[in-house]
Amino acid sequence: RAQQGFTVFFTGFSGSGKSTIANALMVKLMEMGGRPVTLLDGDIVRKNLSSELGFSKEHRDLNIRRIGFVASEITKNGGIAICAPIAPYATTRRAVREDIEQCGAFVEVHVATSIEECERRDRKGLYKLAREGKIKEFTGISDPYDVPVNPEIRLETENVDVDNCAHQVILKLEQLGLI
Ligand code: GGZ
Repeated sequence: RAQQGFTVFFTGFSGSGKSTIANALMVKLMEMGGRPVTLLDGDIVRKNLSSELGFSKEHRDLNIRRIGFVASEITKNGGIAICAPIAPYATTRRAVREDIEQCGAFVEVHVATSIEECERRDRKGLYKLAREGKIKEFTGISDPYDVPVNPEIRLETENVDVDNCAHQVILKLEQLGLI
């Protein structure tokens, strides 16, 4: 029997490491072969699927619902979808989970890098701009983030490298019988 499709849904602050870990996971899954893997990264989705949207609650929700819709279509067809948006609202993450669980598995991964650490790294200089008020509604600084209560995986990234984080996701997928 063909294996069921699934979605790995990363959530966490800007600069938490979501994209980097998601990419490493994609490479590992592709190396296993056999099944198509689609990465729906936050900034790539924003450049293409959601280019007209801003960062109000309504727009973030719409962005996440679009990502969820694409992921559910992939999951329905037996594929693997990896999503990596901030997805700050628990109710919206829950709604996406419920959609996807109709047709496959949903694995939520909280990339739990603290806001202090993300701001300290400030890889793109966005936290500085947010502090200066030059970017409004910035998640963790001037906009909310609901910490996931029961994610399938919580990744502590501060003393763990990217490869190890991606490996933890692989182990969980094996445990769940998804790969
Ligand atoms: C949060 C923002 C904002 C505001 C621009 N708040 O590090 P990045 O740059 O590449 O990731 C962030 C990205 C967040 O987009 P998402 O689609 O993941 O967000 S959501 O799930 O809430 O829809 C950041 C950049 O966009 N960015 N302004 N105000 N992040």
